[in-house]
Amino acid sequence: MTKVEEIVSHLPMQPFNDPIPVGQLYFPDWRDYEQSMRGIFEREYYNNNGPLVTALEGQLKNFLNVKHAICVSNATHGLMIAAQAMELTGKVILPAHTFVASAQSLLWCGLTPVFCDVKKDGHHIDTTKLEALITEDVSAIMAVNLWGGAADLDALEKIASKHGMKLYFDSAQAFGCEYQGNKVGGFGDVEVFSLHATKVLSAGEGGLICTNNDELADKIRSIRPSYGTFEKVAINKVANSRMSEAQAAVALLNLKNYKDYQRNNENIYNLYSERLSCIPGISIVNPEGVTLSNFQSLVCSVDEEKFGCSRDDLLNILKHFSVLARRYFYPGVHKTVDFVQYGYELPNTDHLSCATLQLPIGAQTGKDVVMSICDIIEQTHLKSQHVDLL
Ligand code: T4K
Repeated sequence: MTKVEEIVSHLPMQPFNDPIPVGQLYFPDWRDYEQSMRGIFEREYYNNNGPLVTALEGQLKNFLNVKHAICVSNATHGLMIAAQAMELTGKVILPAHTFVASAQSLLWCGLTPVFCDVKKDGHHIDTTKLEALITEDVSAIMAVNLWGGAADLDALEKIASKHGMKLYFDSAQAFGCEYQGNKVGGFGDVEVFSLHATKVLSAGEGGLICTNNDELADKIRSIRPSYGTFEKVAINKVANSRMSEAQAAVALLNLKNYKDYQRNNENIYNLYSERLSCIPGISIVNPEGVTLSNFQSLVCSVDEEKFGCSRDDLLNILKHFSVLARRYFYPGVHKTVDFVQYGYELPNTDHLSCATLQLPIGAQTGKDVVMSICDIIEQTHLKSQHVDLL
């Protein structure tokens, strides 16, 4: 019997009837959506920046307090379009502790990612290591705002302006977060959000590009639709990346409920925090650097020695009980197939990729679910202390 099998065989609880996904999966009431869809069918206008996309862009612009909010098909495309619009060349510095899409967007644009480590005591780019990576062919920094937290925006803006480089943000996970009382969205040259189903504001699938720069906004809009703009932008720079009316309908209804989603997440976070803080070897990651978080993710780190089993063993035990926890991000992007040959040494990123675990949060994570997940983790700790004796 493996250690995991042995521990599982001594845990008294039953698996959940339905798997508990990692989150967020907030969706509007079906009847409201039905009404929105009926409107789309009656208007017979389904795509190409119709009235719902236009309304959504207006509301998001106000909500985030930015000059331009431009909806696109998803954040990965949003990052690609942002890079094209800023006319980036050569290399772009970014953290490796991120979803692969951050680096993927650069490769699609023919740019070369240069990976920077994250802070020793955090999950965001280590701004003290940035300047050593800046060479003549670096045209931009792409910082990533993770887990409902934010990178050190002040330090990043100082460094980018000192070196005359573009600064943009993969804020895929940061919708609604506030940095020093200001909504994330207007920092750097451009910020890109994800409106995927697993994000706190969802369009099902979708993305959002924000900027306060009129000229950049114009370019972004020209690149987004694939047709009718060829006089302005070269054909090879144009990407069909529009959001449909049906997606905008979901996002508009979700935006109305956003505050409830945020509060619900915060309550779930507090419950986990209370329970998990009593379990040796488990530390919950607080949203970093923000004055208001969306609590997009519930991340904790596992200290194998104190907890009694490894992060991966705990993941497998949770899976046995139908809890679909995730080890985002494993491996760090620098260790994925495209980059492993460059031999990057990023010890803090490597540590996080081996120690952290993401637990369910969001629409499907009621109080009972949180309590049961915490029971499984607590019992795992207790049983793993005696595994040799079991
Ligand atoms: N930058 C960062 C920092 C990001 O985190 C992301 C995306 C991006 C850029 C790119 O944004 P997009 O281009 O996606 O807009 C998921 C999401 O697909 C992805 O959006 C997210 N970050 C990433 C962290 O997680 P997967 O491949 O791990 O997700 P998946 O499909 O396995 O879903 C997660 C869990 O949720 C599963 O248990 C299944 C469940 N689920 C998922 C969906 C979509 C449901 O139960 N229902 C659903 O509708 O990437």
